[in-house]
Amino acid sequence: NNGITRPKGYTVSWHYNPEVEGHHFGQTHPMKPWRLTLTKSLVLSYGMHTAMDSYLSRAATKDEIAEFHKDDYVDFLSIATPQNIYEMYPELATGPQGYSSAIYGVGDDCPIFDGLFRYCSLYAGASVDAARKLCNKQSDIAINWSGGLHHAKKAEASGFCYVNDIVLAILQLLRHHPRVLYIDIDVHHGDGVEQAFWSTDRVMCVSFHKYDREVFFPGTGPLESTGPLHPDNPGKNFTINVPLNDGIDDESYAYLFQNVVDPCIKIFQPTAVVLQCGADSLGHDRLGCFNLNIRGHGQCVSYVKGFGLPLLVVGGGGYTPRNVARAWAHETSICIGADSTLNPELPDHTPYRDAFRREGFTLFPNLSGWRKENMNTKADIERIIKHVRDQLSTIRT
Ligand code: ZL4
Ligand code: CA
Ligand code: ZN
Repeated sequence: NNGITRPKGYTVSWHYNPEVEGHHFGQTHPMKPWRLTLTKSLVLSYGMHTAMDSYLSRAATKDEIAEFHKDDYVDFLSIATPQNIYEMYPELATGPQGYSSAIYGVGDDCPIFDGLFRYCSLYAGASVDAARKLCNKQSDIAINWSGGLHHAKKAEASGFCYVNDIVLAILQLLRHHPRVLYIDIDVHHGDGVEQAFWSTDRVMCVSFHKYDREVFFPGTGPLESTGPLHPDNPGKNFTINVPLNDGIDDESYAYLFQNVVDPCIKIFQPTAVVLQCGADSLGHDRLGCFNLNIRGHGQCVSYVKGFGLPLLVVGGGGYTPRNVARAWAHETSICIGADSTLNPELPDHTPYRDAFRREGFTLFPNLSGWRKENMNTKADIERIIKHVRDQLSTIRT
């Protein structure tokens, strides 16, 4: 197994159902469930599955999904098909491209495709299963690369997300854990999770993202957006937003990440952590604009793992599938403590090996020094760190 052994003293579980891979958002839609096929291909060919408990995840039930989502929205998702959608909602046909987003957020970003509800139930079921394994202490680190769909709202699909598996998983964790820390390194703002826990002091949401209110989706998440304004609201100051400019590199990201996450853990004292590892913050991403390398992205996982708290690791965005697979395979190796053992050369027998030809058959191609130069100054970074420190100094646990 390339010298890969089970981690000593802790258990890692991998929650996945390959049935998610077969779903398609549409020809040119950037979200490609196939990236999960590639990820699995690397995890298996490196032999990393032998170091984890692997679970074939089941589909979440409608009742489980309705723990967060509105019943009529869940019903809608469960019956909508590409064939009946225009019959049910003729007004959708009048939208500019195909259909307008007036109904439950459906549109170009969130199309109704074949098997949509099955797809949603599967990725959500995996996150709920993973959270349960952490709750009953059968697992210390639980991984669901098919989850991390952070934009979905109570009754609205948004940004390629229909069911918010992260919210469902956190609700599960809150049954056993007094405080949950949510960290989001996807290049987009984790608005759906933030909104769901906006008014509670039991969940702290921390999102790092590109922020440009006018042009970059979803346009929310400025530094000043820290929770409800009213002093009596328990959620006040329990939301942390880290807005960034284009081109941030590994070094400044790691420095910023550590200087934000460390005080959050010291002051909030979470009893469980959820880490959303959206891989669209890598350089060369089709939708992203950062300059992170696989190692820079993975450093966030290593750092969070270092606190030794029960950890749920989920995927998220990532639109250059081969690099998504590299990042999540590397991060799987970090979870099982095998990152220093792994050969950076991809195994010869990797299925779909040809997908990795472009940058060479390595786990760590150079993804920095791309189109974007780093538009985040040292002063920007220090200002964010100070803002977060000041904000945290107002809360007590
Ligand atoms: C596409 O080619 O910024 C969807 C979406 C579909 C196929 C054919 C339709 C062509 C890029 C994106 C028209 C597409 C118009 N197709 C899309 C304001 C927008 C309205 C919709 O990583 N148009 C919306 C969402 C973002 C917007 C990002 C990130 C998810 C996550 C977690 C979600 N939406 C402008 C765009 C294409 C498409 C090509 C697209 N959509 C790029 N960015 C968006 O955080 C998983
Ligand atoms: Ca983010
Ligand atoms: Zn994203």
